[in-house]
Amino acid sequence: MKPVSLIQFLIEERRAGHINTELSLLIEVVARACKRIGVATGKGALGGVLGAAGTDNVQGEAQKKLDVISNEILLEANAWGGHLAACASEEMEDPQPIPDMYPKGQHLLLFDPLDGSSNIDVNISVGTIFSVLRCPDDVTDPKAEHFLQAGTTQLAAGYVVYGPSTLLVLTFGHGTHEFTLDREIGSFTLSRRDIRIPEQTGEFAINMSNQRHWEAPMQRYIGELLAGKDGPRGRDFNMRWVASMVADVHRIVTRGGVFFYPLDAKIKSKGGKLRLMYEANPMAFIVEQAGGAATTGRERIMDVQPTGLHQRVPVFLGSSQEVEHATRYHREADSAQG
Ligand code: AFP
Repeated sequence: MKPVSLIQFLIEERRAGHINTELSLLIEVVARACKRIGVATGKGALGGVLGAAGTDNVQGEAQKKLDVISNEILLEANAWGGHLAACASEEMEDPQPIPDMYPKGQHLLLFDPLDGSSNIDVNISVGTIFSVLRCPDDVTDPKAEHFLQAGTTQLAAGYVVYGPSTLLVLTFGHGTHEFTLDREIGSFTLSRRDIRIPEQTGEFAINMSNQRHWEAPMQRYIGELLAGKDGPRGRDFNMRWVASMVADVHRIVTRGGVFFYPLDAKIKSKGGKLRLMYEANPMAFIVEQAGGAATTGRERIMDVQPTGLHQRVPVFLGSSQEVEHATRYHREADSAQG
């Protein structure tokens, strides 16, 4: 079969009525920006891009040089094309308006420019996550409140993994598809169409060092997985934790599995660890479109009505039967408490 480039795929999606020309351009621009981030990431120590930037982001987290570089690449690439009304990023407190000298479009773009950035200095896969929303019709100067739309309203979501290969995984709500960057010709090429995540799995991902801080239903669920063949589940489970959400999710999108970043006593006041608008929602959309499930442990992630641009939520996602099993334990514990 002849290889299908991202551009060709976008044209087909337009013809099928799944996206309009502006959204197609948006995805092309984001993909091009991510190629540049991949090049910067790949240079490593030789590019002088490793290490701390010496600044903190809006969440009070120390920024890496590549966090700052990746954010700038995405902002610059998306400023002038006329496809966006505004951007919002993990690295910036407020949305970035489109400069007055450029035309404005109908879309809002949210991104985590470099997820897993604490892994950069040790040469482990990192990534970019993005989500696309429609700008409300009557709004010409979008503010944070205009981004606060539930995940179910996303028009597109994707992530790029900068790993042994550079991969783009994308959904417009008509399946989840994977593109591999052909480095020789510089083009993202369709490598898997309509990805399906198996409903069942024997593999889970969680940061076990937080175990003592988890809520009781999480302790129960993971305790049963760890008990293996001798426990109530009657089988052994395997564990993986990359600590780059993109890499952990990509493993699940490739061979199944389940990912948890649950609530724990240390992060309870923040609502969770991962950010709803540019981590949990886009990943939930991608995973659901591949037949998986994504909840906060209590409700479907994409049904959460956002209250803040940088809001955090617990995240359970991946193979549907395990997500449902862990979610059921939380709901049962909640109803037992009344
Ligand atoms: P950084 O971008 O600060 O490295 O955070 C990555 C992340 O948000 C997500 O990609 C990981 O799944 C999670 O944090 C890792 O968290 P732990 O530090 O608890 O392992």
